[in-house]
Amino acid sequence: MKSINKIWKEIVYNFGEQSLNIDALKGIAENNYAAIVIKNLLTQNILDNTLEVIQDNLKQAVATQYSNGTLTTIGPYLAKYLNQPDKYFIEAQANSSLFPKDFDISHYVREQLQRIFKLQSLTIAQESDGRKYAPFIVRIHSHGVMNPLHNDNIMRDARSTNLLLAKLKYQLSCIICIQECDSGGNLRHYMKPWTPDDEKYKIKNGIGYDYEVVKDKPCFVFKPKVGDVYLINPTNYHEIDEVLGKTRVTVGFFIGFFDTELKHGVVWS
Ligand SMILES: O=C(O)CCC(=O)C(=O)O
Repeated sequence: MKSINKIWKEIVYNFGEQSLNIDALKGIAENNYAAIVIKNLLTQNILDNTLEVIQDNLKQAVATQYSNGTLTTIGPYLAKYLNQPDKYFIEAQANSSLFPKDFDISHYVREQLQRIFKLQSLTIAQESDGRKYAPFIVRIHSHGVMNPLHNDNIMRDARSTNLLLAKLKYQLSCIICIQECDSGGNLRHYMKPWTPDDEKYKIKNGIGYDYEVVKDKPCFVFKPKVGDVYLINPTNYHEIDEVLGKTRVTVGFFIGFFDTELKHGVVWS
């Protein structure tokens, strides 16, 4: 059963208007808030140009088959490559120049997030030997596609590797909505961080977790609109409802902090 409890709320920030609670980032990292939704950060021109670049580069997209449809992505996803980090870093380099040098939406949003949250730095994560992580991933959910209940936790997933990101204290996720779908496509974000004991709920021979793991937990349901930039704590369970009609297109990256003050951030996908 999907929970529809409404007690866990987001912070909505209208870019350029009111000031933002200085503890907002910590608030989502520690589950006091479900999300931060930033409105009016992107112009129509930025959104149109970004969508055009994505459409022009669809031949680079990789399709992953699920029982209920296909999720298409442009750019690597670290958790998928933990056994072959060299391959990840090669793909990360190849994808980092998807957007033209004169306007890269991931770079622009990073700069704005640094200002909005008064971060001392927000840079693309880099290993000490110079290998750079991928700065973003494009997720393309077409009609009929959903993402099952899952969580993203690089501190757990990279623990047995030498990768720097295994040492993070916090992981957040930033999602930029480039094109919204007609209906469905809601993000369902549950106030329930992963714990080792949850592995008994992992779906055997499939992907994701059984709903029992989030039973009775507050759930924040959010339908992204074009131009929304939103941040969540992805170490909580979350899923995306089946997309209906127009394709849901987002650009996303994770943001990690090694410091408990959340002042020096790194991004990767
Ligand atoms: O597209 C979304 O709303 C969420 C994507 C996601 O699964 C994540 O950011 O971890």
